[in-house]
Amino acid sequence: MKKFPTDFVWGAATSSYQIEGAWLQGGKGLSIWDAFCHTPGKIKNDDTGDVACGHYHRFAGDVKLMAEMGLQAYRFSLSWPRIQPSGQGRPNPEGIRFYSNLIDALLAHSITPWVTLYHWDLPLALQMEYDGWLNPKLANFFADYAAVCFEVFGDRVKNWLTLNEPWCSAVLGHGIGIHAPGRISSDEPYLAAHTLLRAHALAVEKYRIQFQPRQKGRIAITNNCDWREPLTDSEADRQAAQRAVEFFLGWFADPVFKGDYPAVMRECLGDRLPHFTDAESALLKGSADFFGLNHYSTMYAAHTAKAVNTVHGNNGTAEDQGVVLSSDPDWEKTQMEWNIVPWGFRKLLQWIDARYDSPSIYVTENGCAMPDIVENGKVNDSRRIAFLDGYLSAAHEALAAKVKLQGYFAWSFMDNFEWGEGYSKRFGLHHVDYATGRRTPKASAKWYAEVIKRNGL
Ligand code: GBH
Repeated sequence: MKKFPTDFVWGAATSSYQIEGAWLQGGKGLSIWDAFCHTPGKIKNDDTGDVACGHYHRFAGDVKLMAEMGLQAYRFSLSWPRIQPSGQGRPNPEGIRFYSNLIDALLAHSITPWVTLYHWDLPLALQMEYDGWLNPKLANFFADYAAVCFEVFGDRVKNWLTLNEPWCSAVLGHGIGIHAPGRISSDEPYLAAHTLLRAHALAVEKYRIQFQPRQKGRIAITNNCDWREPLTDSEADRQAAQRAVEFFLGWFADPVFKGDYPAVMRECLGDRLPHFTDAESALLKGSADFFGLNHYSTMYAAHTAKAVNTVHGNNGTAEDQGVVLSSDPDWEKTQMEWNIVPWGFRKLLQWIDARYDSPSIYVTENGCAMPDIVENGKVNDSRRIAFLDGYLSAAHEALAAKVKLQGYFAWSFMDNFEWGEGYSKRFGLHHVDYATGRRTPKASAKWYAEVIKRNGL
């Protein structure tokens, strides 16, 4: 039996655009994802989140399913345009009522809400009128929006995440254009990232000054990072792997924990990488009460003098890094073609522990897409169980190595809109029949319920 610490938090996660639907209901404004999905050719099968899992209407039943599996914590995100339809100004009471009811339902079932303020669904008006995250003003709009949320939900929400995976907003949204707002550029990822980081810092400042003293919650950012293992043990490849992780996670975590971008990024990018003022740097440093991490996969990294920007792996910043990525043919893959390498998770957790001075870490997403089949009303997703068992065993090894891992959220509570892949990929512990909206707990949901009950594997 692999026991986890007594106060370990067991949860599952979702995000607003991926599950809510009701895109034109309840006074909601449009987001950049509404616009992106309604642009033909952007999403597989031209799927959209218009209806998604219909969670906006079915949230009460969903919370019951969470309670049935003994979930201790549920991580979800707020749709900014449901709260502020044009991204600024007076909040929309219906949007606030929806999330307020969801929070109350969770608390009534003793499930702790973990709320992400931004999981990519930017109000479309801020994109059209201001160029979105390319405009430094967005940081102030975000902080004002965050304050609205702290004000109305902070009496009951004690665990806040500002941004989900700003790497994705920067690189997928502004580098290779496969996510909204669909921009393709080699410089814009660094500009968008800079505003995102400043936005995070300003929101945290508001929380710390105006709300945290009486609400007594905690706040952080959650970053994604896949592990990069040196292809060979040559010095050049070891440095390339280290550089790749610094370009991936250090890009966002160094400013938050150390106050500035990694030195290696400055060396590679010069003034293409924006600069923080001293005041910004001071505000950023220490702007997280814990380390939020989303982790999915691993690749090999090797040094190269002439990297080319392929879309896979380092997603258009290969040239800037001088790194070429590759896979091991022996590694099993998920339906996303992502490598299943549990030891990469352990190594990443240890890397974070070493670089950021042993922070408390919460893994706010980990999971996989598998080709699930419904048979006689059941989904026997044994490969997902094996994935979760493998990654949780690796987490357990990290704990044994004194990494301060304090919680784990499976991605995802239920099948949902998988961004560019539309509904073709299923990550859920619950199966969703999109024609009827019916939810069916998969075998993995029952397995995970046992893990939670035993607090171990
Ligand atoms: C998350 O992003 C999102 O937060 C969530 O909304 C989404 O549904 C979920 O994951 C599943 O996609 O071949 O080693 O380079 C995931 C970010 C970035 C993770 C790219 C996998 C590629 C692996 N992803 N990464 S690799």
